[in-house]
Amino acid sequence: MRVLIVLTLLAAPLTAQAPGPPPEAVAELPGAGRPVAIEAHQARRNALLDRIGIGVVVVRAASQSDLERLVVQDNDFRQDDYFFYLTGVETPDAWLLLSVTDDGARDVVLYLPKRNPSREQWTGRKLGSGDDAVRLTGIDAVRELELDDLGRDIDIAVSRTSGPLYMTDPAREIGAGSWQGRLKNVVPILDRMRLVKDSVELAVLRRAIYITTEAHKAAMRTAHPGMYEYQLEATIEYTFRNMGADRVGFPSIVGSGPNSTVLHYDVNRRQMEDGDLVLMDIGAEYGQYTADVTRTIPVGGQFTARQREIYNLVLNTQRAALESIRPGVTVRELDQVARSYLARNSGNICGTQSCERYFIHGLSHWLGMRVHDVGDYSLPLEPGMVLTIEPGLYIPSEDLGIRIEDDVRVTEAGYEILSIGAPKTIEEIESLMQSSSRPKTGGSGP
Ligand SMILES: [Mn+2]
Repeated sequence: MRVLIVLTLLAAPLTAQAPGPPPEAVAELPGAGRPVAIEAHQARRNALLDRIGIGVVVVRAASQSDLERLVVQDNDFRQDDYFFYLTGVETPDAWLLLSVTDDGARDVVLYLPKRNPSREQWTGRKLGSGDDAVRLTGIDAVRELELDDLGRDIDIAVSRTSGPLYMTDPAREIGAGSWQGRLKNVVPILDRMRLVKDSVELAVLRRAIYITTEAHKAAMRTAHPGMYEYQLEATIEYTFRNMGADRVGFPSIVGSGPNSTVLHYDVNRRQMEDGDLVLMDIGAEYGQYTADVTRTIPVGGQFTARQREIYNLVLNTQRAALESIRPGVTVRELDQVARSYLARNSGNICGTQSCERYFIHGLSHWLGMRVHDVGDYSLPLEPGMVLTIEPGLYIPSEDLGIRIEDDVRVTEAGYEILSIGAPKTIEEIESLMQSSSRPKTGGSGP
């Protein structure tokens, strides 16, 4: 059963450099999840209502998965992103109703399922409607969910506005009320909002990213010839959980030697050899937000001359792209900067042609609640957007793949690298690997 904890995190944004230990302490309300950043969520709901002008919005929470039927290994509940974005509430099967009448009156109602003590003995305590829920969520109207009542409330809300009825997933919603002809999808509006992170989102993202950079350091301190990829994966994911991450944001990619050239390799079963590179593309998820940071390191602690040559080309390509980040630039333009850098600076590293032909994926994606977060890639960058910058070169004939990926926040003046804590230059990586007490050989195989 989940123990409820209050974080000072939300009050005091953390820096990537020194967030310290998870500031989790005071037990509050069992079953509610982490404390809600009340003002930030109110601001998001108001921003949504500003955008729709008039109308009604209905947002539904995720449902608990069925452990027997649907979930083979882990029944870990994860809230629906849109519901979480607007409420911060981790309760399953809840609903949120927002409305603005034609004369501008706003109303917000949260519906929480009736608590079921005998089921809670199996699945843990849930947040029920009542004064506690009002205090915890900052929503004044919290009602016990009855689907018939919700349908009636939607009818009433719709009758008070000439605007549309927006839903996150119109196809699966309840009943067939008088509103059917006025249904619209609210997802494009919410996706546009989620693209620019507020201060609470940034604080949570910083924590996810900090945990991830610490995991990279732990991996660098333990990687050695003879070790299996899954053992490095275990070091990484141990660090995630040990530092309070909720789960992985995506399956950890730990690809050595030939596997470093496979972009989404996540089998992680190969025994690593001296002379191999190992590419680690990993991301802890914390508070519903995920990091996504890649480092590529020499298993033996020292890059070969050939590896150094390619590594520095990738690193300098990343620098060129990073230095082009500023408000107004598009992701496509950054991608072009990286490609033309490669075209101009490959020399004869990749033979007579440019190394660009080995850069086989895009440079960037949005980052947030999803590792490939929602949002339109044609939009120019704005302060508060968070994206990855991840050039890579993959040469299968040499069993050589190198990707370097950082998480970056767009600022007024340019950019901030949020994943600065993970060693990145050859000197930084070799120095950390060689100063640690890594075993020289051996791994406890399968
Ligand atoms: Mn990525």
